Amino acid sequence: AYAASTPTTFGVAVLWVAFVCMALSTLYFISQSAGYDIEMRKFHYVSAGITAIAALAYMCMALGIGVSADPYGRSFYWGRYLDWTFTTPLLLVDLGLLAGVHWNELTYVILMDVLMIISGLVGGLYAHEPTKGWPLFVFGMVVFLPIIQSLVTSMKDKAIKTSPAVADRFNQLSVMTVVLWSAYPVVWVVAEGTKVIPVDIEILLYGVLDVTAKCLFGFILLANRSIIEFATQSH
Ligand code: RET
Repeated sequence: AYAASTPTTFGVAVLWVAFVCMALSTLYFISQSAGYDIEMRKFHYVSAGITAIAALAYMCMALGIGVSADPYGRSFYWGRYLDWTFTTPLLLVDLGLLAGVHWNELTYVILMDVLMIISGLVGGLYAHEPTKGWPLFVFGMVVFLPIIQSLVTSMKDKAIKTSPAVADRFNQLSVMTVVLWSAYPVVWVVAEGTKVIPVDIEILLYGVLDVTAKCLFGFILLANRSIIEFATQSH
């Protein structure tokens, strides 16, 4: 077995803190939607859906649900992959709606995204068998590339054609997305992949990334009324 292979009180506390962040963000996003006409609420509803799914996932993980022991006794939180399977596509929906991309493009990046998460899940389940775990991780990295490519090329070009304010906000959120999302495979390598960091540190790193990529992302997206109005009217 590895050192510190199960969460301590600290790790469980971090899971509860993340749950509270997700739950409060959900309530805030929903309350903000009240100030808008129904057809302008899509960003609020998508963003609240993202944090609500994560709140459920974090509550489960804090309660010891959605986690199992690998053959060496190290905790493997497969529940977070269930969360990511739904929330990462929804984050791409938020970005796609903001830029006004064609649904063909959104479907394509979402498909790559789901493949990325599933390969990380299966790779994590088999990480103790390197000849199975690493090929799956590499597959996940390969399908991650077209997602980044779309964000920095065609989606960006589409956003630029709408308005300078929408383009600025899209650039801010897409850069944030590319940087934060790129950190996940790094954590995966040191946590699930090689198990060199304690489970508590894994919980902390994924927790900080999740709260930033979902809550802060939503706050920035919903912060400016004119951007939401423009992104609704122009496409
Ligand atoms: C894995 C391993 C396989 C290769 C890659 C990964 C990327 C995961 C990402 C997760 C993002 C999660 C978010 C969650 C909530 O906000 C699956 C770790 C590339 C990008 C943004």
